Amino acid sequence: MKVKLETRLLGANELIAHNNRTIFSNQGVLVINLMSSPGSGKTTILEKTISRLKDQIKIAVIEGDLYTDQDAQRIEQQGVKVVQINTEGTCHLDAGMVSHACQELLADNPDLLVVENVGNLVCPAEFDLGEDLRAVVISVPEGNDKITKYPLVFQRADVILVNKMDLLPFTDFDVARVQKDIGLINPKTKIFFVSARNGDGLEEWSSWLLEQIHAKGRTKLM
Ligand SMILES: Nc1nc2c(ncn2[C@@H]2O[C@H](COP(=O)(O)OP(=O)(O)O)[C@@H](O)[C@H]2O)c(=O)[nH]1
Ligand SMILES: [Mg+2]
Repeated sequence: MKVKLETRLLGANELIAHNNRTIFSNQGVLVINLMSSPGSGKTTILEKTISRLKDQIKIAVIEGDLYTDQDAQRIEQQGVKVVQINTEGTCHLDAGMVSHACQELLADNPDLLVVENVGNLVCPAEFDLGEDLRAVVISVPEGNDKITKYPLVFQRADVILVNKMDLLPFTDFDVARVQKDIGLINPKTKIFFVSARNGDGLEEWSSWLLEQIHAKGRTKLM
């Protein structure tokens, strides 16, 4: 019975995600689903990315969190529009939550909508939100084994950011092993090695993001 219920839930989610994707596509907004464990640096990467790109493109953000609006407050300080979703304990966002949250943001006609998912490497991987791209952050202090232990989220990633590279000298994190593990399960994914703390790699990441927005057909970039 449990399996049937989960199948129904995912089926209903797929329908709404399909509808979201059509709306995003008609509007020409690039939508990114940003996922990671808690604390890998999603919000910090987003803050730094917004600060680099906000003069060139219009950015909007949906923040997913269990209970608080702390991340939304951080993003608001960057001067972009943000809507907070509190899942009240649910470990992932779903397409229906994003459908509600995006309405007032889309009215502003953004070029890029970033959805910061609930910090979790398992549940968010299963729920399509209607996004164009899935971005997954893994950070150096989390260790070498996350790719093989949580393969689904990395298998489905369009881009993987390895963050906190500034901490590399203080850990046994093995860059070659992580590259090899990603290559085995998702050879086509794009990988960026970054430090949101000192800015390393963010120029390359931001340029790639702009290319994706152009590819989506945005020509009115500011
Ligand atoms: N050393 C270091 N710390 C970072 C980096 N990026 C984020 N942090 C810190 O990691 C903690 C969690 O970051 P946050 O962006 O809130 O992670 P989130 O939970 O994935 O959104 C904060 O204390 C950040 O200052 C980085 O590149 N290097
Ligand atoms: Mg966060």
